[in-house]
Amino acid sequence: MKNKTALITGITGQDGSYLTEFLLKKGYEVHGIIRRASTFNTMRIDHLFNDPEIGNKSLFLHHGDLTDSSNINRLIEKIEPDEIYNLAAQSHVQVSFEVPEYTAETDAIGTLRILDAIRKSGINTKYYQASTSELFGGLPGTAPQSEKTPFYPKSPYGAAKLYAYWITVNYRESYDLFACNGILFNHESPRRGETFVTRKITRAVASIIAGKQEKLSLGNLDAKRDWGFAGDYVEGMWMILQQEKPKDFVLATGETHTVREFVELSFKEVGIKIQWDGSGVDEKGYDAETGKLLVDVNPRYFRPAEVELLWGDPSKVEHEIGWERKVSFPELVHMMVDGDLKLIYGKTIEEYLTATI
Ligand code: NDP
Ligand code: GDR
Repeated sequence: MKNKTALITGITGQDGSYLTEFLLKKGYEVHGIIRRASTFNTMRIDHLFNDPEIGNKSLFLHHGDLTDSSNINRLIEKIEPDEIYNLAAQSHVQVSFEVPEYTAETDAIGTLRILDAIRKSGINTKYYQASTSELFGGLPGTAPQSEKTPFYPKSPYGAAKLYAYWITVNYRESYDLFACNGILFNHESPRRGETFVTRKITRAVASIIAGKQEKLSLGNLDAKRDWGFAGDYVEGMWMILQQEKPKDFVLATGETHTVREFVELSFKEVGIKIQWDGSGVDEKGYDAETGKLLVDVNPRYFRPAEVELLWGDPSKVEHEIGWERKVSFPELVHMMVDGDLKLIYGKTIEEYLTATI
């Protein structure tokens, strides 16, 4: 029997790299769309592409862009994938306020371009849309958020993803496509982009230990997020497409934590207790033992509109599909601090703590 074929947009991103590993292990032939960039942008998948058993045997990369329908049409017709995972996006919420039109072009109209290419090609494929908890906007009184919670996006990113969500539902209902939305709450990993808050924190902890950074400057310390591990979530994406009928599912851990808690736990991993003092923009975090300033608040990281509370309810996916997260919140923090300490300081947490005793 022929191996299944998957086409992944956003293959160079955090989720794209984990999904590629997951699908290759399942025996898929994987095709990914990459953007031409002036510097290398395939770091997260180089270990796969450069593996002689994988690169150009079961993993193929094609240049393309979601803002250009010609390449999307051509690739879908040529590859005839069994499954398409649309993970490509301008995915940074704060940046979307600065480039709202480009965000809409990629995240909203880019989704339409793929769905319409599938419709026109007439091929029988399953489509996964990377929808997001940002659709909910964290309105007071709506948590925990589930598939039934009303949407109220609070950024150009959220608004673009709202269009993408509904056009996916619309093409499913209008043209009988097997098209599904995974409404995923925040998921992180050592491969997370460096400007998302979790990775910014864990990199800063490692850089401070290595003497390469003085302190960590953040925005809203009280925002709450439902943070899981990306590796768990890509399995959920695949499981959604293996169902008999196309449906939309929330993937979340069912727990929520503040940015402040993430900071505290990250420093705790390297033996530092944070002592908070002051409030609002004047709040500061000190090393409780030495009194050294380690964290402050910089209003440049505040957003024109903020999503204060995201807390997901994964009951539907747990009951109907049997997906649940495996990595806990403390395990996630440990994994990320460990990853950055190795990267920046050359030691694991254990090696570092042993050396400092
Ligand atoms: P990343 O930002 O790590 O990756 C985004 C990917 O999209 C990169 O491969 C990037 O390419 C590619 N891309 C960006 N713009 C374009 C474009 N115009 N044409 C083609 N490719 C493009 O995101 P994640 O892996 O974290 O997220 C994957 C998807 O899931 C995104 O759609 C995101 O919005 C969504 N999502 C993510 C969540 C999370 O917590 N991680 C939660 C819910 C939804 P390049 O490397 O060249 O920049
Ligand atoms: P988010 O992730 O906006 O939830 O979008 P991000 O990590 O950027 O922000 C989470 C929360 O932390 C607060 N925050 C800061 N954020 C950043 N980036 N930098 C800071 O210095 C900082 N200080 C505080 C933010 O205000 C926010 O409340 C992510 C992306 O992956 C989206 O693509 C995805 O759809 C959603 O998660 C679910």
